Amino acid sequence: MIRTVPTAPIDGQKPGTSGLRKKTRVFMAPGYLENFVQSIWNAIGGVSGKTLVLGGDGRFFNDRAAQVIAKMAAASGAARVIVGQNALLSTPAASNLIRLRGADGGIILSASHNPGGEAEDFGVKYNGANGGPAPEAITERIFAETRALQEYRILDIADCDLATPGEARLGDMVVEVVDPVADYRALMEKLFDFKAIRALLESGFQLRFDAMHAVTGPYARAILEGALGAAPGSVVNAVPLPDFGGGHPDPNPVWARDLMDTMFAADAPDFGAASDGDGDRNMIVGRGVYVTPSDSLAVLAANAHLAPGYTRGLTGVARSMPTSAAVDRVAAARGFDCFATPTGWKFFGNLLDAGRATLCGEESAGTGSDHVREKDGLWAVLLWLNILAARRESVAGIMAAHWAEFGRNYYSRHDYEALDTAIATALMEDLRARLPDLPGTDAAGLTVQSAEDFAYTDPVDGSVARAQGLQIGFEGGARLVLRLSGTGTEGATLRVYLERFAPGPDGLDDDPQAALAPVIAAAEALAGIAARTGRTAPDVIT
Ligand code: G16
Repeated sequence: MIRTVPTAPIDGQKPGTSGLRKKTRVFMAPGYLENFVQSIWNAIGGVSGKTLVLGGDGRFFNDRAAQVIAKMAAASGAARVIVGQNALLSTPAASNLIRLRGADGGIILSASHNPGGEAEDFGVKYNGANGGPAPEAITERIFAETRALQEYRILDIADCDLATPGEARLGDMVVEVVDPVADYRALMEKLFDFKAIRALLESGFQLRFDAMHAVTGPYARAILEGALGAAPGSVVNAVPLPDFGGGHPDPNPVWARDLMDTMFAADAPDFGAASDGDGDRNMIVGRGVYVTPSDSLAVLAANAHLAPGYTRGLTGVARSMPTSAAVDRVAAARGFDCFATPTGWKFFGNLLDAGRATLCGEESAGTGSDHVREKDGLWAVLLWLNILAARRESVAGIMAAHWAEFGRNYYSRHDYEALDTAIATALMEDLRARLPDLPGTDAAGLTVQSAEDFAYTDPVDGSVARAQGLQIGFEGGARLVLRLSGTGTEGATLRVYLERFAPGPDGLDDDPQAALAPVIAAAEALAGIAARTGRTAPDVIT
């Protein structure tokens, strides 16, 4: 029986960089999830007769939310919902399923790298028929619907069995429960030379993959240990837990400390990698060398042709504006286009759909290609392994050769988390107001060359996104970007992105923090971070 429930708009249901992210308890409050989901249905012209994909990263409330969403899809007339077994799907696997099955869209339950648990974070994201995150025009429509909503519809019925693969009915709607890994593994087998990677692993090459108790565990076990023959135990923390074992499932040197320690030990494996809560981010570490996400994107762009899925070369690459320009140098040298987009994977969608970019990446540990419309953690790991199998060099060797050929973009991001929102907003507003006067002035010894509030005109559909970060260029090629995160759930997070270029082997300190010291000082001089926020050091340095 369909129940129509009267409701009223709930404040603050504005999707951020990647869907709506809130504290789990906020999502668990009566009507909160229901209001948002009904607003999605309303914003996309209803779901009557449609096929949707549904799954999430397994965090606390994932299972309950999946039941609610399935019942709401049925109540609004959806024809079919394809669900990952136990409501699990990594974000890239969900994107793949939408495309593979010709679904009209999908709902992904995840707050990505944010911690999970009843007292932590939860999130809901809508992806369209191309498998990618809804573009801004749709997220704005969803937000408008949340502000006008008067009722939602849900089926009054017992929960459906999401643990058993196969088809069942929920009212008139078909619920199809699928193995979350199978189709994704088949796609990876098409893109990469599994034979060559298997031969590499058989030659004694050792790897360690840290799934961080999150959704990639089953995928990594099936592919790395199963299909490719990595030694049992190569995948660690492989069982997804509702609270990710109490950690931040965020693959960076801070939150993946164990992996870093392993990779910098005397008996380190040859290759280390980690993935995040929902499996779309990645971290790459060689023996004794951490590869920044920006450098990883550049190396993948320079070597992708070594993998079967990319032998025809790349049509273009795209990076988010704050990501370092390392990939730009590869694009210039190899003669393909390079685009700089605002932060948010959704901005890559049109470029990928139009065939103008083959590879995309972000400083926030996301890399992907036109094989799906999300960033893809395990894909990046497999492309690295394919390159290592083809080149038979160490990660450190590949990095050294890359920097010698293209030069090195020293890069780091400093995060100041859970700041008072008013203070963080004022810091940004004041600097924004001063941008026109900055060129030609001195900032702790560096001369400002350009200063802009980044705006992006999509080359495919002409849509414009404004106020996407303050970008300041210095004479000599250094660059500073400041923006506020759109994925936090507590106060404001200020992100300070720092970059400095050195052509070829150089006299700079190998430690990026030392090499970037002048840019760090310039950031402080321009924005007054310590004085305004009372923070003398960032909470996270990546
Ligand atoms: C999301 C977006 C990314 C973005 C990242 C950080 O990733 O998809 O494009 O780079 O958030 O965004 P912000 O700097 O606004 O916090 P994920 O992995 O969290 O979905």
